[in-house]
Amino acid sequence: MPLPTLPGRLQWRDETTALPQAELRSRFGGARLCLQGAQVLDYRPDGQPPVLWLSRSSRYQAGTAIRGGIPLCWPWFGPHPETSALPAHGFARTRRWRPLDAHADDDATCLTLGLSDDAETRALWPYAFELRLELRLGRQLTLNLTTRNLSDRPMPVTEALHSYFLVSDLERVRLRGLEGTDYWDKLDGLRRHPQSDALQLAGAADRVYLDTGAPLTLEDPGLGRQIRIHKGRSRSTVVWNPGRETAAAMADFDDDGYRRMLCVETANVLDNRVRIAPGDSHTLTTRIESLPLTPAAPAAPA
Ligand code: TA6
Repeated sequence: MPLPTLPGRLQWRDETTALPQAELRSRFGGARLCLQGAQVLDYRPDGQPPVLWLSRSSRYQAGTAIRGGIPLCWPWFGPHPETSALPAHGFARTRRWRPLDAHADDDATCLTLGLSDDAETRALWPYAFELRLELRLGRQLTLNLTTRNLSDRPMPVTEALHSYFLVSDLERVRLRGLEGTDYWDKLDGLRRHPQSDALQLAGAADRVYLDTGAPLTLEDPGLGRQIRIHKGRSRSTVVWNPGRETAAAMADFDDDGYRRMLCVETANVLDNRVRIAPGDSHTLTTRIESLPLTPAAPAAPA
């Protein structure tokens, strides 16, 4: 299918390069997505600052992951479990996807992209599959990532919609919805810790929260907004910020960028990995909504 266009709703830029980007519009706002990795790079409800953080130092090179937006980690999350030479976070984020469908109505503009196995993917991961990303840009931004197992044996998948959110100041934002759960801390030898209150960070964090399906709210008083993250068939949440030193050591990360971003990832990782039976499919969903931050009600007098 050639790159599909919809007048006033969907057009392409950099079409002749290795990294064509779809520009989508609906009556609620705009979004931009790169064909490499089916990676959303920008989501901007009208009249608001960007919802997603995108590094100014990102490299735009075929085969290299772009730093920011929503990379897709699939079919494994993080380092490959057995072979460290294989690419981190799998191969879906660095391959070129193909458009499958585009349509629009009064409420939304939708684009669907696909990726299938070929000799290169089978050399990295020995399964036949069909992967599909449906993007719906309406009052909210919805992403559905569907994996279909076309192999004759069960397919183990770990996955994440590795969303980088733009924040006014890392130390001033709060993430609600994980209270009462436990996290496995990658910065502390994957030890388990309880999360008793709303999450607030002062620097680096790399945490996996297992068995967390509830919606999350990222409150940002500096930008006067709250980002609601609704998760579908996602049992894990990953929270990541590289902190000052790691960010400075990453060539594609703006040096001060770590203060302006927080990754809150809709995921299935570690013990929440999914096993898809032959012929079956699994859909991971994230729905992102940006709303004004309503001030907390004043505490009642004692
Ligand atoms: O989601 C957190 C994480 O897995 C971190 O461990 C960190 O390395 C990050 O993703 C970025 O990974 P990348 O391969 O994009 O540099």
